[in-house]
Amino acid sequence: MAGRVVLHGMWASPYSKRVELALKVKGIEYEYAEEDLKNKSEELLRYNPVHKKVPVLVHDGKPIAESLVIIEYIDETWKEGPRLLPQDPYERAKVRFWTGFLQQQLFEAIFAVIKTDGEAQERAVKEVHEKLKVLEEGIKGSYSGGSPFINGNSMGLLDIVVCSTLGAHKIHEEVLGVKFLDPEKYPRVTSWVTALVELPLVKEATPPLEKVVGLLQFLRSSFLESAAA
Ligand SMILES: N[C@@H](CCC(=O)N[C@@H](CS)C(=O)NCC(=O)O)C(=O)O
Repeated sequence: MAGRVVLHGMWASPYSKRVELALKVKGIEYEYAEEDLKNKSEELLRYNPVHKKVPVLVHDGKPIAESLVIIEYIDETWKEGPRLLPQDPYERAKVRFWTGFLQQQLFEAIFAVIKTDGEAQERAVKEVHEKLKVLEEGIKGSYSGGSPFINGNSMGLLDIVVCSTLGAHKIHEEVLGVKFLDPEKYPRVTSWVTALVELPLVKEATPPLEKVVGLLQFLRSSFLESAAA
C-alpha cells in the first residue's frame, strides 16, 4: 500500500503512542509531526476540527482521527504484515470488548488518581485495583493461553492498548507513590505488561522516564491547583 503517511502526535501522549506502535508493528514507513498542544498547528485543527486532538494520521492527504479508529484503519489498509485484530469475528469482538474496558474504565480510573489527592485519591486508587482485578479475571476467562501475547506472537490492538494504559506503571509509582502492578494479585496482567515493555519496538517508542515523570508531576500539580481554586 503506497502513499504518504504522516502521524501528527505529541511525544508523551499515550494515544499517539498507540498509533506509533501500530505503525511499527506493521512496518509502515511514516513521517512524524510533533504538535505543540498549547499552540496547535493549523494542519491539526484542519484535520481534526471536531476534537482538535492528537493523534491524527494523514494517509495520502486523507485525515483519520481517534487512536482506535486509526489503528483499525491501519490494519484494514495494510493487509500485509501482522494483523492487529484477529480475523475470527468472535476473537475480534473480544479484543474490542477488552480494549473498550481498558480505555473507558482502567485508563479513566488511573487518570482520576493522577488528578486527586487525599481521600479522593485513596478512593481512586481503590477503583484502579478493582478494575485490575476485573481485568485479571477477564484475561483468565477469555484467554486460556494467558499472556503474552493475547493476539499471537506479535503485538495486536489489545497489547497496544494495555501497553499505553499500564506501560507507564513505573512512572505512576514514582509520581503518585502507588503501586498498581502486583505480581501476587495480578499475575497475568503483570507478566503481560512486563513482557510488552521489554519488547525492542516498545522500548524504541518509549520516551525517557525522567522526561515523562517531569511532565506528569507538572500535570498533576496543575490539576490539583485548579481543583483548589
Ligand atoms: N479519544 C482520543 C483521545 C486523544 C487525546 O486525548 N489526545 C490528547 C493528548 S494525550 C490531546 O490531543 N489533547 C489536546 C486537547 O485536549 O486540547 C483518542 O483515542 O485518540
